[in-house]
Amino acid sequence: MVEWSDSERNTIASVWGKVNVDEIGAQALGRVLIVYPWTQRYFGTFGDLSSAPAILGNPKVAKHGKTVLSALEKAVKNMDDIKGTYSQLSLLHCEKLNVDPDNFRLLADCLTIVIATAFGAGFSPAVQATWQKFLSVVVAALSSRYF
Ligand code: HNI
Repeated sequence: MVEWSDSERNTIASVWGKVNVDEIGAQALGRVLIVYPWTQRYFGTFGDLSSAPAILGNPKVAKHGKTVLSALEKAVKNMDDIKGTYSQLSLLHCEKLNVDPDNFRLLADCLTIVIATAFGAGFSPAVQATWQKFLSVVVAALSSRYF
């Protein structure tokens, strides 16, 4: 069971309040597909993923990035039961989508980089540490039904 201090809860709420789900979602998923090209194999129906500009301009990547980030909001709103919140989603990624769970960590890291770039000095090391704690719990929860 993960414990959250009031300060950590405030930090996560504050970071989330500044996240533009459309933009950050598209950039984070786009970055995963560019930096870790093997992840493209899960998105065979998404059309042109042949170059970084193609990925960043691909409307299906943008739409799915928004879907992923919108799902992240559920964790922000249910910080005391992130595992339960993602139970079905974990099962879906495992049994139906067959996504290797290592990829959750890659997406989480890309998301942190994109947020750090967007926020600049506002994303201090202390804020980043709390944000990464939060994403670690999200990654563990999404991986929880694999085992
Ligand atoms: Ni993921 C579908 C949430 C990481 C590959 N994913 C979804 C859906 C949600 C979602 C929500 C839609 C489910 C539905 O249709 O009911 N995915 C999340 C979250 C994370 C994540 C919250 C991590 C923070 N997904 C990943 C990663 C990959 C991934 C890292 C692969 C690299 N996801 C998929 C694929 C689909 C998907 C593939 C189906 C897409 C489609 O529309 O065909």
